[in-house]
Amino acid sequence: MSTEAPVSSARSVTNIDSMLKEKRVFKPSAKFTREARIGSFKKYKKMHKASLKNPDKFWGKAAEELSWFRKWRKVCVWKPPFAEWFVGGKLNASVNCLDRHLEGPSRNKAALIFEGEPGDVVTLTYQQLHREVCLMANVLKKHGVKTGDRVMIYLPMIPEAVIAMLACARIGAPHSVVFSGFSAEALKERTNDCGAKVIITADGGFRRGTALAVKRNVDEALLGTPKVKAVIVVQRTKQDVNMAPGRDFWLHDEVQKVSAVCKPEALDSEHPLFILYTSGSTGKPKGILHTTAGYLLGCHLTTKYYFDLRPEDVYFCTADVGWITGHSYVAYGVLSNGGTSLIYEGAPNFPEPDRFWRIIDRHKVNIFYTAPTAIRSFIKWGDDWLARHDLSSLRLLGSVGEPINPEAWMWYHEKVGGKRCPIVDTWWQTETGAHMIAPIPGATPLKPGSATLPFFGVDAAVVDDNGEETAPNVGGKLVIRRPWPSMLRSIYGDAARYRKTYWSEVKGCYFAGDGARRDKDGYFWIVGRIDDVLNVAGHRLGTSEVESALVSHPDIAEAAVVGRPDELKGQAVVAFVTLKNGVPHSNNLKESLRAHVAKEIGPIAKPDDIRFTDALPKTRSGKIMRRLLKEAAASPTGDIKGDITTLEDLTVLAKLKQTEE
Ligand code: 7RM
Repeated sequence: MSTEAPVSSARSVTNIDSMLKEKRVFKPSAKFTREARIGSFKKYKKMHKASLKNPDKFWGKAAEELSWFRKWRKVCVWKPPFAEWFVGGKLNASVNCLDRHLEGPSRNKAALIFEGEPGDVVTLTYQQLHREVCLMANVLKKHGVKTGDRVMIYLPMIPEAVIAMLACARIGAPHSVVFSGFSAEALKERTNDCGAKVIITADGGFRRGTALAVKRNVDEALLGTPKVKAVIVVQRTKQDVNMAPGRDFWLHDEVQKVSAVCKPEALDSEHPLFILYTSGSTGKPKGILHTTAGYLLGCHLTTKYYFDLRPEDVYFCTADVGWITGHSYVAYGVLSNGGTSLIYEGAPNFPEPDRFWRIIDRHKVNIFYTAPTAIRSFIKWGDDWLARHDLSSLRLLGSVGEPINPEAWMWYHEKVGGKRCPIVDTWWQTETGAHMIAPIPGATPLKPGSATLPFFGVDAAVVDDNGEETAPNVGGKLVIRRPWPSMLRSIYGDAARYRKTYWSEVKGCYFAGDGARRDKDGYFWIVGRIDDVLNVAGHRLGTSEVESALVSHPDIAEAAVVGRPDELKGQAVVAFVTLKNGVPHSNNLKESLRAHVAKEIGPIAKPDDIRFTDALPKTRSGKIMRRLLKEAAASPTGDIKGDITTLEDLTVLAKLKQTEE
């Protein structure tokens, strides 16, 4: 989640003390390197250097990999903080993701493999997906959607979610996807903010064996969305739903009435492709605006280099389309490369905690991209669930969403990847559109817990409050010092907020809100959100280092660390920890955890207060909501049982509020 850029020195971050030392290094395997697109670390460094020396040359050459109706005149026009990329060019994202793969044998290749929670499987070839997209695009046109009109997408993880995005892209109608687990209120607010007049939704979706009432939420939202004229409804669960005559239309009826031919619009490079809402800790959600050419190029190129995607690969990303990861790395990046994207509708532990391993085995998945929060759940559920399945098809693993704790990295590497798969830890944001810092598989030596080095053309740095680069291992603000093609263009309808939030804290730089340090090799280590940095007796500690130390204890599955105001030390360290299955709570364990943190980091980081909990409050994409934990930590505490209750309440509260993705 991104947060508002704060203004004051209260946020001064100079000298975040870094004490956790991770020494393990994993060189790429000879086999991977032999076949890789970038076959050595030296080559990566050379290419990165050249890309920064002449970014227009690098991006201009890269953009030739996309299909254009008309070539651009100028690669980049930068009027800080506003950028335009590939000025004068015309293209269409759906053509890049579909039509251009219809010419050769890839026409009959799987574009999408869908597995529903009940176990049903649907495969759509490029040709079939193209047809579905054209049909849906014509349905939108029939309901009055014109180029530039916004369309809401509120769908579970079913093929129609991808079809709907591409249908919008085809006719130049910017889409705004809202996670189908979000409330009616959240949908209403976003719909009104972007002024959409059509919503694409479904009757429901399957989650943990029951049918979610998706359409019912839409009905509720529609009580307060005066601009919405039509609702297109996908039939997924066949549950009873209310269909308002003249407003609600079944997709399967509508497609009968339109042609399967839909000429793509030739759109300007800077034509808005989508608006994706992300909420800060304060204020209303921000509509992050992405445009066509630069965004698509960012997704295309990073998918190719970071996932080493090959035509024969089955690629499985577990993210929902309601998250940026579902836009860039379920849909646009994979399809523009002509890849096969596998999507799964339901919960990872339905009917049992081995569902992902079952899917990998069943579909012979080669590339698997998931989040640390999921990895920590797998660890908690136990290794036996993996042992039942053949995971030998996997050749590359990805991680996204949070810093991956070194211990979780090691488990992922050994238990899921069988020690043969590179782990591509990708640091990026809704705002950056595409990966920014990550290792090139086969080239970059890996260090567990580090996202390693920046992508081509990305000028990332760690700076202090004066904008000066910090010394090795000294923490500071993670900034990007020049524009890049897939960067957000603005906050929808609020350019002033865009400027203030992202471009005002560090002069001339995009500030991401994250704290980081670089080690002696220049590797980036994200130490957590700047707002969450702890200040203990004058030492500034990143949350992720203390959490990683806790997670490296054999009994711990997950940990969240927050500060609590303390008269003596400034802040006391409060740790909320989840234990592995079967481990009992005890005071002895608390003592052993304190000793463990003292050994791993130093006595200064020893938690003053440890609270056991069965679950942590999280955002929709699995990020721990430390803000809520801070409130819990600051309130007067009772016994441990009381704390657990409070936390469970908080989890519910977080769900009810639905304020974060
Ligand atoms: C892709 C996504 C963005 C925030 C970002 C970070 C955190 C994401 C990593 C990470 C450490 C990573 N978009 N984050 N990836 N931190 N290592 N590999 O998550 O807009 O939803 O969130 O997520 O704090 O600023 S997001």
